Amino acid sequence: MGTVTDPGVSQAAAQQPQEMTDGFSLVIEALKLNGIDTVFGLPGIPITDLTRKLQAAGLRVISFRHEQNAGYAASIAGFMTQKPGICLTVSAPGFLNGLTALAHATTNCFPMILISGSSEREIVDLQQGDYEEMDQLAIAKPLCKAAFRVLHAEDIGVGIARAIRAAVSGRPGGVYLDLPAKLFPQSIEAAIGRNSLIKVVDAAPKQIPAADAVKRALDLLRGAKKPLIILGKGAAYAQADADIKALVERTGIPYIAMSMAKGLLPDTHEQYAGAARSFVLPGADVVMLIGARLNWLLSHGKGKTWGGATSKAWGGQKYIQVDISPIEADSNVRTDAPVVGDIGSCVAALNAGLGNNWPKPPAEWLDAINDKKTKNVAKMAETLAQNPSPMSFQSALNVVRDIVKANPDAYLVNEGANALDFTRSIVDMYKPRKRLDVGTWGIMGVGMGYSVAAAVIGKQQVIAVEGDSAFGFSGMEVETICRYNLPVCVVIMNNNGVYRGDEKNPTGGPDPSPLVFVKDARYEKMMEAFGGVGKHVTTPQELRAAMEEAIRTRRPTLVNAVINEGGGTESGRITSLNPTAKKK
Ligand code: ADP
Ligand code: TZD
Ligand code: MG
Repeated sequence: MGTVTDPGVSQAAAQQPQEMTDGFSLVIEALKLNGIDTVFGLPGIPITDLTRKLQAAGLRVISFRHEQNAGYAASIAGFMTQKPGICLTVSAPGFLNGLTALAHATTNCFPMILISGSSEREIVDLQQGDYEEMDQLAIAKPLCKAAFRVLHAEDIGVGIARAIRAAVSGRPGGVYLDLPAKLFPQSIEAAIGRNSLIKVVDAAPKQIPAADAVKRALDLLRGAKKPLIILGKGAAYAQADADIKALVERTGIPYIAMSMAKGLLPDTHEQYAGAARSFVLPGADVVMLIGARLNWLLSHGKGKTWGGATSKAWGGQKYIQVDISPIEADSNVRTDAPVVGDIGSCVAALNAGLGNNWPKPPAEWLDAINDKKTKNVAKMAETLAQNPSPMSFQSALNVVRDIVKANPDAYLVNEGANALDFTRSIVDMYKPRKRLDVGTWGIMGVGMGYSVAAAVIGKQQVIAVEGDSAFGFSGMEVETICRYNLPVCVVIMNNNGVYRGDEKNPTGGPDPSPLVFVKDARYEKMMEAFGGVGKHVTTPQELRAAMEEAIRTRRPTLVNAVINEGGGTESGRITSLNPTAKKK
């Protein structure tokens, strides 16, 4: 593109060489202008130079071994910070590798922008076989909240502003931004370029709930005999921690936390009913969901979990749903009192309406919950105190529980089946947004990407409790962890397989069962291969020593914890979704 000349300028001015800028600089300046300081990605045509220039411009560029992991890192960075996490990839295959993470971000309501370089439009659209040819925009669209393509350098500012707004406003989600190769070297006058950039004002505007909706919810809650609050990861995301604590404590209502909302209030809080979950769900009469969907993770509000007579029947609970999405209400069962708005504004409005003499829930309900809790906690303590050989999930996780208690600022990344479910129920969390896990899809593969992001963005120790199968999805990123020298301690719950390691090939043939891996695999050597610390442990004492050392030294560490290969159940705790699960 040539320079734009204004016929009105004087001869002398026209003779001055124009200061020029290009697409590279404008992308970088637009990101910086909007406070984006970190990019997760993987270089190659046509974005190699962009990664160099981003780093030269002072942004942190974290380069991964596979785009999916860079994408997961970006998605969780979005959850942690309320700023869109950025994942940068090459065209077709790199884009596709990043796409799973983009869909994951959208599903989980995490703000993220996948920026992919793309091939020549004219050639792609005529399907003439360009290098890495693919109509990326069309493919991304159904998997994200919004998708944009920028063809002209002077539109970069608008493209990035729209991407940011779409990612973080309303219900957050994934956004795709397509930047064709030809955009980057496009040259335009610097003044025009500068002027085209947009610093987004109020990217995620507050959404104040209607007064009558708040009143309807409070009236319902006030009349409840057995009220329950369920905090979800939307509540954690909202960073309205003090208001949520005030709501819980001023109402005295028992609460449970969905997996990634654990620690929003400390799990040791006296009103926390997590240890009586299967009692409070069917028992409650009014349930207030705050940033939690009534999806499969809550049995859709139906069936035995909720006291329903059949799997389709719901237990007759009344629901208050606090959510930014107006179409979430009635998604599974009737919502009696939707409160639509951002959680900060909604919870503040609810608090303002509580008044000074909010009636505490009936003692009968609270006592019954406490009874259940006490019994279940005692039962759990008994199991945790056992010291079998080989280690059980419980005896190993008892150690992790102590270590997390002693290091409440550490991030806990968690994936697997049994390795996930046992960790969620055994390891208490003490601070908000510290537990990062498989989320709405129960997806495997987030482990190392999340760990990198937590260490880079959160700047704290990371403990990643991983099933041996789960770890395999992103295991190569231990090199990334070593390369950036991140304080990540990976603990593999190694039971030699998916769910269990003792399955046999029923034919007696030479192939192993599809569910098992090489026995006694030495995963710790993967970390050693890149200069990190590897430990192979078979007792809780050794596990404790290894984790303590990792945290003391902050060195990249992989602890391969040998777990009884027969100790797990198929699908962990979600056997109900797997009707053909093999019962052991
Ligand atoms: P969980 O898996 O923990 O139950 P979900 O992902 O199912 O949580 O639900 C999160 C909910 O939170 C979504 O319905 C989303 O619309 C909502 N949400 C996310 N951010 C906000 C926010 N800032 N304010 C209000 N609601 C939000
Ligand atoms: N692929 C993806 C992307 N996500 C999935 N959830 C699965 C496959 C299916 N799956 C689970 O739901 S858990 C799991 C798989 C493969 C692994 C379980 O084995 P693990 O954990 O070693 O990680 P445990 O402790 O052995 O149960
Ligand atoms: Mg396993």
